[in-house]
Amino acid sequence: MVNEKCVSKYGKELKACTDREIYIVLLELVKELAQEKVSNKGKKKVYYVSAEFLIGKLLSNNMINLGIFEDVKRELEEVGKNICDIEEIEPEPSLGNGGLGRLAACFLDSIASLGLNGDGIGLNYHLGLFKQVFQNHLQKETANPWMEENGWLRKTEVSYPVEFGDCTVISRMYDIDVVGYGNRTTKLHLFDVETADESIVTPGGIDFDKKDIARNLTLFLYPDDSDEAGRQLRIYQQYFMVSNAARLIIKECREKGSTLHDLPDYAVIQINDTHPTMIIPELIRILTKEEGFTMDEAVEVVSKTCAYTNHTILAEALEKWPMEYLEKVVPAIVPIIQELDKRVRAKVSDESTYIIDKENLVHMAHIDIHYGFSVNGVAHLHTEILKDSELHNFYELYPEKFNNKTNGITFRRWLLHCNEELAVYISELIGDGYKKNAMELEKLTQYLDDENVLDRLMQIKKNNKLRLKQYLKATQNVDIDENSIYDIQVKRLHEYKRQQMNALYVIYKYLEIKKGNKPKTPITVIFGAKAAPAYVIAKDIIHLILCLQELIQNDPEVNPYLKVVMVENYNVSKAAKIIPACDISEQISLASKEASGTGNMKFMLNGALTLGTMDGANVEIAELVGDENIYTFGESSQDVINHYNNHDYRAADYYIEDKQIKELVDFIISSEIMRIGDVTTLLRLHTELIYKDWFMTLLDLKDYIRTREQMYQDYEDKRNWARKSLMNIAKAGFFSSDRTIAEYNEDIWKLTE
Ligand code: 26Q
Repeated sequence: MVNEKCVSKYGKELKACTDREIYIVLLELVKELAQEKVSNKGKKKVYYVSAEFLIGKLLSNNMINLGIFEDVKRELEEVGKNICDIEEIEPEPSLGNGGLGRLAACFLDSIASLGLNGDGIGLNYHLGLFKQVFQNHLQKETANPWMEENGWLRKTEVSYPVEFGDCTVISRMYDIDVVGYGNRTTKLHLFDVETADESIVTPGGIDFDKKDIARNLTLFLYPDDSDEAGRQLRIYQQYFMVSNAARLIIKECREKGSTLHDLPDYAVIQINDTHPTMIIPELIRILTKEEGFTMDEAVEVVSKTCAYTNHTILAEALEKWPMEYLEKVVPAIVPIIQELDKRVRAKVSDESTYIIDKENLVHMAHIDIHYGFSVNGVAHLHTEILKDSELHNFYELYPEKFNNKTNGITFRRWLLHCNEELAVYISELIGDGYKKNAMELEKLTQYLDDENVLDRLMQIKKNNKLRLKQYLKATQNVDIDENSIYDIQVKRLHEYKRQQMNALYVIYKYLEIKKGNKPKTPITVIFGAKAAPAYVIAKDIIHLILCLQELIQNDPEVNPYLKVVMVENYNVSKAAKIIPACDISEQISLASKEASGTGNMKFMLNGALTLGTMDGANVEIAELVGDENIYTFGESSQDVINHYNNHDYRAADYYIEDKQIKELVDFIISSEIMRIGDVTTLLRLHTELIYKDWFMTLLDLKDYIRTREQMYQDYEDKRNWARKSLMNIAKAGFFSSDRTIAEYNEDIWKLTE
């Protein structure tokens, strides 16, 4: 199959082609096959509108979903080529920050795999988020160009003018085929401006003229929003996205025979967090200004079409835009927003639910909740917190709108592709059915006491650990010991995720080893995390981790027993290499703060044991696997919420009253660390932990250390550990995004056909 293509394209046999030539041949082959499966049947369609789609590399996944991966791999092997080398050629787009963007990508896979009628709509950021490099123990950001002449993007005929307050730009839609597993192909529509100009970015950095909208609009995802021009650019991007989305949706519905008065029979728009919220006033604007609707009619039709997903309860992430910004950037929808606010005020007395507040800030989530028909959280606990506290006043107004959809992950990428050896072995044990029906993984519980199975499971883990070792050697020139425990925390860097608590544990272990208390099995602590460019404390935490990495590396008394590795530029492809090798999955957010988490699910599916707080989906993991197969610690979400309400958490009390805590925190500014790192940075972090510590690191530190020690002790009983690992795999079926998407369809989208 591949050989023929090589001959016709390059006039030479597969074995004579370079890896890049093979990559291009495979890309074309997959695009052709995917195209054959495009089908747009069905009256009603879901449009998943999102500012982020963290799709990762697509080649191997698409081949798996098309059912040709094995054959292609074999054909390459026969002539001495390795599919892994071909994978390395493909650039990885960074069209997302983290969880929310990756969730959107998993959802597209499941929509296609379930054969549902649904497309994604987003933006084509030429340089993505940013690429992280480490220099002098600090994060530095550089551009991540990923578009190539031969790539997945397909230019379309679709193009619209988009009017802002001070300029008009012309859009162009590009499509990426989304290949479902053994099913149909749907589309990811990415809008772009043809005037985008990568040359305005400073070489080696991510700075550019924030005011030059026509040139900069689609260069980066969420440019630095620490200044006014950056925040306004974000509004330009959001409106550009939803204005195009609205035009496309209206066009497609009309083509299927909609009068637009029956829009909810043809379209459902899932609004991924508040980033696409302006689609509500924009649709109302188009219907009233161009389609002859009365305001009442437009509001009713749009309200029955739009549904909103909330992904966070962190106050600082809930978008509120100053009205002056909207007046400058998107004046056309300002009167609509004012009208929507007026209608709320006429109907509701509770001021906390108004769209425009006393400071003239526009609360985007409030638009979604009043003028959408569904509001969902992303894990059971998260939805309960929304109903009970964060959005309680809205819940009282519209109890029927609130529902939970616990997140999920696509097992094609996060098991079949990233851990082929485990997937093949599972098939040997229980057949292939689990690939389509993930709940069949439960059949693995029959092997919980089968020593052969447990031994084989440990062998597979060992092989994955060896592969990660080789990868880290090749990419970062670090050596890790495959016989050590791999204890891993990979996710965006944020104070609430508490990487700093993990770092304090590393300090604890370092000092213990110095005192002569050596661990039985060596420990490798792996971090991977990008910090937002303007998030000072997050960058300080990266600095501390990089300093610890160096300190331990250079200490011959400690380095046989403890190792810290911070993986540079953590992204989807690195996740796929790291997760299958993990023994201990760190999910240690401050309870109530992590809406769901999805990394936790990926680790569980690959046989890691969770060390976590009772937060987000960890709670559901704990329920599924039972207490003996997960390690939980820390105060409950309710206790934490009480601390905030009572203002009774003071980090300084913990620091002063507990000698051990003081010793660990003070090590941040010890001479050992100060010699390696930057004094100002380390002092700032030290002060922050004692006098602020908004996310209560010191609250749970002791319990965390205790639980982590217990885990290392339990690891020594290898068989029993393997049994726990098998239990985690067996119970992971619930977290398939196929289940999540089936629930969205059942309760919210109700796609017929
Ligand atoms: C907002 C305003 C200004 C600039 C940026 C933002 C912004 C950007 C990105 C706010 C939020 C995000 C991303 C949020 C996110 O990734 N949330 C995660 O969503 C996952 C999927 O539901 C959950 O599993 C995680 O718990 C949640 O943190």
